[in-house]
Amino acid sequence: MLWAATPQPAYSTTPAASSSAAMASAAAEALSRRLGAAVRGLSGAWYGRHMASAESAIRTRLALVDLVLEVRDARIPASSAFEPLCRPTLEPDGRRVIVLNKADLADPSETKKWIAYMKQRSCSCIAINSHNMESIKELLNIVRSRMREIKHGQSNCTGTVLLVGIPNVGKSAIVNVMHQIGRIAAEKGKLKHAIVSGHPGETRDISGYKVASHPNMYVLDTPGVLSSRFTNDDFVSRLALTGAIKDSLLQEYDIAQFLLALVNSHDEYKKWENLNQVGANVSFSITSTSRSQNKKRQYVSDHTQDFVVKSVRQILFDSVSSFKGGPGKEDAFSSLIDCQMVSLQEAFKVSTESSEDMRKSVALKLLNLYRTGRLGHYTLDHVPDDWQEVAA
Ligand SMILES: Nc1nc2c(ncn2[C@@H]2O[C@H](COP(=O)(O)OP(=O)(O)OP(=O)(O)O)[C@@H](O)[C@H]2O)c(=O)[nH]1
Ligand SMILES: [Mg+2]
Repeated sequence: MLWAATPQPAYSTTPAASSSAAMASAAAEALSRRLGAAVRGLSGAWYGRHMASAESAIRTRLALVDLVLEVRDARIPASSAFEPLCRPTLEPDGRRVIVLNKADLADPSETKKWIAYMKQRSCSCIAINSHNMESIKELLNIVRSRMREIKHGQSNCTGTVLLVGIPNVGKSAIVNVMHQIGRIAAEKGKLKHAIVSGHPGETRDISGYKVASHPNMYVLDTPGVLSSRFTNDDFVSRLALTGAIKDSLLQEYDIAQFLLALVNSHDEYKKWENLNQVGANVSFSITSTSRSQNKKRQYVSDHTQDFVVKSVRQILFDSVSSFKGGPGKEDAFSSLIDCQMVSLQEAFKVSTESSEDMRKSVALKLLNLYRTGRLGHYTLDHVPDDWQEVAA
């Protein structure tokens, strides 16, 4: 079953992967286990009272709505599955569309594989970036056409769509844009606005937003819900890194170390080789000058200046590319991460009284860069190894 997908190793190492990459992988697994143990030690503190009541309200509505949009994080399509839908009794067969949001932060080739994988299992799936209006229009078109099928083409009825998912995956951001598009196209009126925030657990109640007329269509935005029990350390560490679990419940420094192990084992840093050349652009996704006006808007929730980002990338590139791996040097890899943290402190110009505050501040700044896409594109969950795409 798709949502009970077998956990894959944290990082796929290609056949040509170096021993340093293998070490990075081992380090990431060790850090992942540490984070997993830390979360289990919280005894369910991430599962607040609002989540329990939201889960029960969502369960009641699942049977009543026409369509369910399950929003997942495109970087972790398996780990971010919405747990209540994994139960066979609640599975909204044929009425579910899986939405891989934050596709702008994921590795595009991995996202393509995930979509093909899900489609092969007869599951409707689309990858979107909710900050992009065209992307949401595409989603809205799919929702409209599914609704027409479900309502057998009647135009004088009302369709309801339940938007569910783990915390911080972008549900409210999606509903805002859907509502904006729907209201503009249908009728001028006061726009409602769901609060969007980089912190998980922002939405506390279920609210309806009109997204289309003829037929009328309402989308219900819901609070994010996580499983009340975690058994898989890989899933937990990826949820922590991508921001589904409140950072303050964990040691931010541990999450940042896990991030560095990921960056060190991934090829993304190799793109930062020529940063010192004149004209090198910190924002790889923007290359043409005509799009430079959009540059500020791209990182809506990150205000780190470009020269700081450049310096962070330079530090990571220099340290990883000069690292001499080899058998028996596992400890050296942990030291590499520690050294990177110290150098990043200078890059971020962090200076506080206590070293504890300093570590936390560097960790939060680094995590913010990752979560806003300024350290590149990473997909942490991979489709199962034995899966083969069938040619169309
Ligand atoms: N890069 C990127 N960021 C996104 C995208 N969608 C949402 N975000 C950001 O993700 C964060 C969480 O968005 P929300 O819409 O509040 O998430 P939510 O699922 O409603 O969260 P809860 O209400 O806590 O369950 C915000 O900082 C958004 O700006 C996206 O497609 N790409
Ligand atoms: Mg929300």
